[in-house]
Amino acid sequence: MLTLALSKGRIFDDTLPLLQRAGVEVVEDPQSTRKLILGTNRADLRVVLVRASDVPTYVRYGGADLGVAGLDVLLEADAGDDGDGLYRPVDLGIARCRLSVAAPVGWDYAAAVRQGARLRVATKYLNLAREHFAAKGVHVDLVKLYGSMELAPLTGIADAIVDLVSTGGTLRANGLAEVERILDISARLIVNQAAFKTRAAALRPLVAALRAAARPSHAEAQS
Ligand code: PRT
Ligand code: MG
Repeated sequence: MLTLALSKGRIFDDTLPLLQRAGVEVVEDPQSTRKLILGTNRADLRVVLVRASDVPTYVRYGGADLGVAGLDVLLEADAGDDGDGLYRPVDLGIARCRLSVAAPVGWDYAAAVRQGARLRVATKYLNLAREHFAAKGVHVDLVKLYGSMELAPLTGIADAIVDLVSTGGTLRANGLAEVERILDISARLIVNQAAFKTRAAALRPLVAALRAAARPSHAEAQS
């Protein structure tokens, strides 16, 4: 039995068409069941539903053989370390967004940086934010939040935020603007390194099928 770890929401929704192109149908809808283990049309493959930030943990410890996780989650979890028990063989090109610095409309972020001001920045991406501002030589006090980062500048607990942006609608709705792009993000297929060897006969064809399924979306993105 192979186990694939997904998170509910955009990762599940965007992975489903890739699975279908690889011949895999998930037989239950996560919106209408409370089950955390979902069957598929293949007797040897099941899906487990976990929090987005827990996907690498399940795959690293072998609770799942493979999984789909955003590059933001992967980089934040291991802060750039590759020797962590995970292969990342495929950029699936889904759940695209970017990690950016955002600040209130009308506040001059660039000027504050030029003047060497010490900035207070709210984020759930402490490691990625620390690396970004250190590389720029900007002094920051980071405030860890778990969600609704947009609220931090509006309530005065931070000057700026580091968060994911896709359409920009959430920032606009809250009087914020993107002032710096840090990193382009997409979801990656990750595979447990030991399983990739010990269960190669089952895993390799699935990884190859998902790689092939992901290609059309890359071609679209490039055209
Ligand atoms: O929601 P939960 O706390 O359970 O976990 P999560 O937020 O980590 O999971 P989820 O499902 O929201 O995100 C899973 C992955 O999707 C992330 O790790 C990213 O790799 C990817 N992704 C792609 C995004 C977005 N686009 C995105 N827009 N994740 C979050 N957002 C949020 C963003 O944080 C902001 O609040 O959407 C809002 C901005 O969207 P726009 O379109 O208004 O700009
Ligand atoms: Mg979310």
